[in-house]
Amino acid sequence: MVQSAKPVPPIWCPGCGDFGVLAAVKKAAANQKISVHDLVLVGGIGCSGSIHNFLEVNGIHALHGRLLAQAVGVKLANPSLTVVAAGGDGDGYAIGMGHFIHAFKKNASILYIVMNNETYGLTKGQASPTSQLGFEGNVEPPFHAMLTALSIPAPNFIARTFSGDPKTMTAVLEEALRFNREGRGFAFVEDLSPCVTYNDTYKLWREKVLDVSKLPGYDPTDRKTMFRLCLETIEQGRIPIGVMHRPKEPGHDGLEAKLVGDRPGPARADIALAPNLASYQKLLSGLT
Ligand SMILES: Cc1ncc(C[n+]2csc(CCOP(=O)(O)OP(=O)(O)O)c2C)c(N)n1
Ligand code: SF4
Ligand SMILES: [Mg+2]
Repeated sequence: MVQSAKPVPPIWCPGCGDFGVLAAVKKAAANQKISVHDLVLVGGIGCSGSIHNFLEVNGIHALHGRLLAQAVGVKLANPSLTVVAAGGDGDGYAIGMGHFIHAFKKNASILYIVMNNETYGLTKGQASPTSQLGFEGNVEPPFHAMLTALSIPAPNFIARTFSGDPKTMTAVLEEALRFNREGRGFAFVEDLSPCVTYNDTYKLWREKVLDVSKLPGYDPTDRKTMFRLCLETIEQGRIPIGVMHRPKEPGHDGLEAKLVGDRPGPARADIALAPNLASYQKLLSGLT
C-alpha cells in the first residue's frame, strides 16, 4: 500500500535504537539533497519496519520478509528513484533470508538497512536468528550477517553501524546512498539497534563494539582480509562495526543499468496508444 508522504509521530518505546536510524536516514537524505518526491522507503514487518510512517517519504509497507523483492521492483520500474528498504533481523534473516542472499548477487542499486536488535521486538521478544545462545531459551549460535555478506563475491557496499553512534551512522548511510545514486549496486548496512524493552543491549554493545578501520591491515577493498578481520574480532568476543566492503570497481554495475539501460524504466514509459500503435499491433499479430 503506497501511503501519503505526511509523517506521523513514532510509536516506538522511548529509547528504542530505531530512533537513531530514523534520525540518521533523515539527515543522510537531506545532506545528499534527495527530495521527498524521489525517495521511496520500503518497510518490513516489525517495530523497525514502521520507519517509513515517521518520515516524509513515499512509503510502502511490504509483506513480512519480502521488502527486498518489492524494493528491487520499484528500482527496476523507475531507476531514477532512490530506494531504501528497512526492516528487522527477524524480517531479513529468518523469513526473508532467501531474498537477503539474492539481493547481493542481483545487485540492484538500493540501500537495505537491517535494524538488528537480536529479537522479534514487535511480537514481544522471542529469539531471532541473531539472538545470543541462552536468550529466551535459544540453543542455536547467532547468525552473523557481515560474514555472510562478505562471502558473496559481488561488488556491494557493506557496513555495520551502532545506534549509540548516530554521527558515524549518518556518514555511513550517506556513503551508501551515494553508492546507490551512482548506480554502482546494492548497499547493505546493518545497524545494531537495541530493543530497550525486550533486549536492552546498549551498555553491553557500547563496551564490545570495535571499529574495524582501527585494525592493522584494514582494507575494505579486499573482502578476504575483511572476512578474516571480522571473524577474528567475533572470536575475541568483540562486535565488529564499520565499513566492511567498499568495492574497487568504479563503474556502474547495478541491476537496473544492465536491465533497463538508458531507457526511463516502465514507470516513465509513454504508454499512450498513438505513438505505440505499430508495436501494439505487431504484438497482437503474434497472438492467434
Ligand atoms: C508471514 C508472517 N509471519 C509472521 C508474522 C509475525 N511477525 C510480525 S513481526 C515479526 C518479527 C519481527 O522481528 P524483527 O523483524 O526483528 O523486527 P523488530 O520488531 O524486532 O524490529 C513476526 C514474526 C507476520 N506478521 N507475518
Ligand atoms: S519493543 Fe523494542 S524494538 Fe519495538 S519499539 Fe519497543 S524498544 Fe523498539
Ligand atoms: Mg528484531
